[in-house]
Amino acid sequence: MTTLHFEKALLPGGWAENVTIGVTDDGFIHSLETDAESAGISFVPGVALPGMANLHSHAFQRALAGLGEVSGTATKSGKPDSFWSWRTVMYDFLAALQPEDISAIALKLYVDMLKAGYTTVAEFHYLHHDTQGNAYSDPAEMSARVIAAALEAGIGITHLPVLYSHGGFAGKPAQPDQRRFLNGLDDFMTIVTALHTEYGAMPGVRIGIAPHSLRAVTPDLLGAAVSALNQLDATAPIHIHIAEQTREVDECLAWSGKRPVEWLLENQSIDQRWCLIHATHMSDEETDALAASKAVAGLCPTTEANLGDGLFPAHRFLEKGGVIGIGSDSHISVNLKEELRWLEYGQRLFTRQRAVLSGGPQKSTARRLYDAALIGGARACGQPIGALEVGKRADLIVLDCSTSPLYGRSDDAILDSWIFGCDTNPVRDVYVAGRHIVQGGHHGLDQIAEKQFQDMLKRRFK
Ligand code: NGQ
Ligand code: ZN
Repeated sequence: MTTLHFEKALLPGGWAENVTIGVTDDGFIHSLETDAESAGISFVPGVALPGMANLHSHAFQRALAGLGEVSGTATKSGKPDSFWSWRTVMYDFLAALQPEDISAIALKLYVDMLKAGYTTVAEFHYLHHDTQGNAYSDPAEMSARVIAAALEAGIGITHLPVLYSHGGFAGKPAQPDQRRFLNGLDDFMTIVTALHTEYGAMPGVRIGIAPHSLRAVTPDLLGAAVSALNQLDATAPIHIHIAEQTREVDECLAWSGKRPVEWLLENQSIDQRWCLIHATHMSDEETDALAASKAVAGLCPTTEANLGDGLFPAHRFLEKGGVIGIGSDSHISVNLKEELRWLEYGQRLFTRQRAVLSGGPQKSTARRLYDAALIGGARACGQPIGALEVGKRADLIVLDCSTSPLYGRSDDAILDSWIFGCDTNPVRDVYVAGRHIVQGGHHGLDQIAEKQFQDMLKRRFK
């Protein structure tokens, strides 16, 4: 057992001073004492917070960050740049990616996530097949690469193999540039079952599934995939992209007479094992019903801004008791401060008010959002994380408060000053399952991960 002593920590009941945390050899919090003596215990200066889950990642897209910002790169038709033209740029890039490229990108990304304060990632993984669209000799090859990168970096992972069978509503055939994603139910379940067998009992790993979107699966296929998953693990997480773009809403209405979130709520038992990614475009009725379902709304504010998605109705959703978490999705930014900041700033720009998501008078905005994203992130990942309490995994981050703008701040003002007032990264130490993975802002694999990432860039952007 290891024992750590912190000057200050954020516990489920609020801020506490002189906190001693006992961690079992397998990485779980076993004892927790406040106002404790630090004598003889390894003392960690700074403020400890629960590590954050990043509930939505497409790892390979990190290599593209900043390369979708030139007008007309994909459209060349005079049409405005859009989510759909960005998607073409993204598809062009992934067409040539090899397994070793995925390893290099994921390792670098996960090292960077840890340094940003993310201690678990939910990887929504759809790049299954080789460049021709044929299964690798191990059909789970690409998933195994991603999970291996997470284990090497030391981040917890909820791996979500993606079911992708169609190119649009009503079973529209997929396009040639989607060939690397495609599986029928049997081939998909071969991947899921193999991963479940290999990693199902591994500490820090959970296997769920992700039907890509209502565009990519038919109702029958969706139902069959959920039933098949239940045979393996009836509580495993299920994630799905939904209602990110108004075009999807229009196409769903044309197909079914229902809006996407409305359709999903009526046709599946949506509960806390589900995570609806984006859920940007909802009517008030959908917003209230999704909040009541206890499913997580997986918000990715920097990607949603970057792709021109629209604004999630965050104020209403939270007031109705909805559960949210954050993800960095396309990884245009790998910075949890930016996700929480832009979640609030979107609302401010829209309502022309301030502290919109604070939850009431005299409440701190950053504290509300940090707490909310911890709960939703843990739920979406289906792992024992998200709080510094006995029985949870010892995943925590330590903020350096020895310099401005965090210096001298107390309690919630520390979080507000980090999320809204900090231009540098104050995350100094990161522990995952009690292992001290980021020390003084450095990860042991920083150099190796950067070198492998640069080699990948040389291969792919000659
Ligand atoms: C994805 N990304 O699967 O990577 C999607 C774009 C789609 C985001 N939705 C493709 N942000 O939705 O068809
Ligand atoms: Zn996504």
